[in-house]
Amino acid sequence: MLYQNACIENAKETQDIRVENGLFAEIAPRIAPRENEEVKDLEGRLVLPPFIEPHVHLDATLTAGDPVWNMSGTLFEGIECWAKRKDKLNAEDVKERVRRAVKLYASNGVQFIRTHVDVTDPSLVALKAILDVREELRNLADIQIVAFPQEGILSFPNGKELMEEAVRLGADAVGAIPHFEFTREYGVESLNFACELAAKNGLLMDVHCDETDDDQSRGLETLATRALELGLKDKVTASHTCAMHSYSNAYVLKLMRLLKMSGINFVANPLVNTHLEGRADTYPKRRGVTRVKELSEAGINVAFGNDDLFDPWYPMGCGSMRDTVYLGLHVTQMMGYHDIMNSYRFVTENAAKVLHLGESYGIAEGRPASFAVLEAKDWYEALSNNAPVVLSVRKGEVIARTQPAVKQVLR
Ligand code: 17E
Ligand code: FE2
Repeated sequence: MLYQNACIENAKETQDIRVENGLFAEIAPRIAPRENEEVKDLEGRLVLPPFIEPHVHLDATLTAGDPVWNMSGTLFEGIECWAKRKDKLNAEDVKERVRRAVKLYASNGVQFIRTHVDVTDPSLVALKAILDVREELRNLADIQIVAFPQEGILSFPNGKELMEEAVRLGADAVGAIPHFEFTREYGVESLNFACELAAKNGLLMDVHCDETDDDQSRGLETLATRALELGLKDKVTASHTCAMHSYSNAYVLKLMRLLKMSGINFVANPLVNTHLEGRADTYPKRRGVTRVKELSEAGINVAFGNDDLFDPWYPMGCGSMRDTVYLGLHVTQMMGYHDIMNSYRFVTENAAKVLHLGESYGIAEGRPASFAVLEAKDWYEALSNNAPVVLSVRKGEVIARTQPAVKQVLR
């Protein structure tokens, strides 16, 4: 199969792409079709590596309003609403919602998903269901699972044992939620426990870290220190880190040295944290999104996630990575031309580093032929116009296709 005239990652000159046996066999400015080879002319459309959702909660997906709506819009009311829904979970309910969510993602060119799964549930029903359904969905997406202790490790009955059981069952990554633990000391102990659990089992880590406007929330310094001391480096991801928005500049100046030394990744969730944070503020209201610009300028890897898809924390979402990038650029004031052009990396290669996809990801000869074709000439136009993903190709197979809308102005 030969795809002609692809604008790969904003390149000035188009390339042809030959796909064979599910791999990128050849990428060159002009490739002569072989006899009987199927040819598709992409006519200069943008081709990107598949989008990656590096942070979502698939166990809770598509449950907004069931049984109650989050009326205050706070993280904490979200956790209460979810606790009520958690009581009603069963395996088929979880699987059915995850299937729908993954198909929504697939329709938008997303082929890799990291999901947090709440393990503060003695039955671990959601974890078991998602471990199961991810096999069924592997033709659509690779799903990575984080054992996520929504109600705390030290502050929930048998929290440590539940985390250990989740790892035994097959979680890929270890989570924590230090800012939700009853005390600062529990927060520190939960991070020590989680880092050691990850190190012992050779797993990745992704911590819900300081998702609060409280400028005294200092989980991040503990996480980065333990990551440094245990040599975990970029196996570790700090998600949210909203408190960093509110830290004093003097403290951030000191913290940055440690963050750079530690080599950890960050995931910001601009849509959801602009919605959940600042809720105790009157005016001015803080934005609550971590310091993406400064982290990026320091050479630290930052990805963007959606966090939620129609659930107790966020009442919207369509399974596209575009809106989180779009809002993310506004709220972090990263609206220079090059910032805009490069911003697809927040949901492609930067997220690939978070998930440790290595050489199984990216548009290069010899790698799996997985990519998204957008109805735009470059990422600037795609982002600004909310261009659809017209083709999503996974290991050489077309797994989703969208017909762009035809708009006519009649006067
Ligand atoms: N749970 C949590 O602690 N924080 C979030 N942003 C979501 C769930 C979505
Ligand atoms: Fe989250």
